Amino acid sequence: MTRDTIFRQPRHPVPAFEFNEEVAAVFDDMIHRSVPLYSEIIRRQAQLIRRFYRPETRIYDLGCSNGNLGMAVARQFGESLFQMTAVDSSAPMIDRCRRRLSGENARDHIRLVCDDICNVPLENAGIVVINFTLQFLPMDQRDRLVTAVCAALPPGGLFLFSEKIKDARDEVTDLHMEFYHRFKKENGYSDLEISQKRDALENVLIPETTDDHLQRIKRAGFSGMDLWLKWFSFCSWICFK
Ligand code: GEK
Repeated sequence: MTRDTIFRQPRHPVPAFEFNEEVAAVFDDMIHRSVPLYSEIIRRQAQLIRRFYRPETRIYDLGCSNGNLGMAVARQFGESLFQMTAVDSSAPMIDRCRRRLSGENARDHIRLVCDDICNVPLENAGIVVINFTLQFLPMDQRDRLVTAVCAALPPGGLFLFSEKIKDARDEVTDLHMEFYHRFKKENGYSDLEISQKRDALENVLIPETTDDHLQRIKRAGFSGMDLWLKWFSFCSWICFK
């Protein structure tokens, strides 16, 4: 795993965050040190997918980055058949994903698509996953995409998603930020790295409240949802059509 040192040196001005070659090269280290319980989220989602997968349907991972979920799903299925489409608009991420999968027998089951997740038809979808990616879309696209996900799923189909959230109460948001800062420091990021990354993500990652997500899920037509994991500002949900 290549160490993420992108924001170690002072940058003037701090450039807006992009999923470019520089980020793709250190992505695994970055996500593990920046998303609390990341491995737990991926492992449990892969188990949920295995538990609810219906043969002949397709799993979609929208915003797949370098393919950690695909790798975990492949491990869960072992020799059993599954079909998955993993989508990301960053060519360096998809290239890395392709290289990682090339050594696994999962490569035959996972189709990689380099495109905007809003453009990809969700054909024969049984389970759709969007981890930490809705937060990068313009608001109107979030509504349209979640509605399209629900429409594409059969009754009983599953939508799993994770997001960084904000709280409607400023003091709770402040508490979340304080403990997130603490988490990143414990993982070896300096105060400068933490503050420059925060500046880079300003106006790029736009978080919403858990209630915003609940309302969108209801509007889209899902019959139920459960917030199965929450760590301060990091949330993972399971939604049933
Ligand atoms: C994981 N889910 O490891 N269309 C396609 N891809 C996009 C778009 C878009 N409109 N916007 C952003 N991305 C992964 C982690 S990372 C989250 C997801 C993070 C892609 C972007 O290129 C990046 O790879 C991913 O979404 C977000 O569980 O780094 O905070």
